[in-house]
Amino acid sequence: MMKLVGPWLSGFTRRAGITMKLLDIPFEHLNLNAYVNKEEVRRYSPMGKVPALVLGNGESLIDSAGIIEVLHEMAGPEKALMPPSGAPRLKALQLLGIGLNIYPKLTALYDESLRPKSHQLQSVFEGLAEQAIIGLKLPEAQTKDGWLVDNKLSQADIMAVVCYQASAGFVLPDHVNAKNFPRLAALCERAMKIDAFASTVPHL
Ligand SMILES: N[C@@H](CCC(=O)N[C@@H](CS)C(=O)NCC(=O)O)C(=O)O
Repeated sequence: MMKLVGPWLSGFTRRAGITMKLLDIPFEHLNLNAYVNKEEVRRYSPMGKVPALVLGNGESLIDSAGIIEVLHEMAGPEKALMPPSGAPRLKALQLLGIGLNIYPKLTALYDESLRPKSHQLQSVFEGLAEQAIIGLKLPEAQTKDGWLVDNKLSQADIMAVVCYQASAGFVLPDHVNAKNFPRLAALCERAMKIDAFASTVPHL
């Protein structure tokens, strides 16, 4: 059976896990944190990055973009969680690109918070937070009553939910919440009715 290495607290790991669950691809989840379980993670991912997908033959693959491509290929074009072509595909790629660039800002905010107070720069925190918030406002403006693109659940929704929940839950709760981002909050409520999302909620 395939193994997915990384904790749900890692948004990139969570997006791979949500995808596997939505596509009914069986896997063993190795809940190893890149910061805490460094040596164990390196057994599967020499650079210590998560997520890593360990395939049935023991080979491993890092980076969620490639992992998702492999998973979509396994599931086949009918089930792939991306529109196949044209304007819907472009829209999904635009929104996904935003999500994939919000999340590293959240990770950087976390990394900054690990520094001793005397070595933290308020301007760095503010700059990272500003970029993440600008990013989140983009899907917020495009969210309607259903899923983001043609009301069909796609990678754009997965990454929007992952980014919103991490921001609202523990990285930027004063700025990112249901009051300031009501449509993204509602999108998350819809997602949380689905086991793939509800069973992968990150915990600090
Ligand atoms: N582009 C990568 C980013 C993965 C990433 O940055 N993962 C973080 C955890 S969220 C990590 O491995 N951090 C440990 C490190 O960079 O040493 C992906 O999409 O998988």
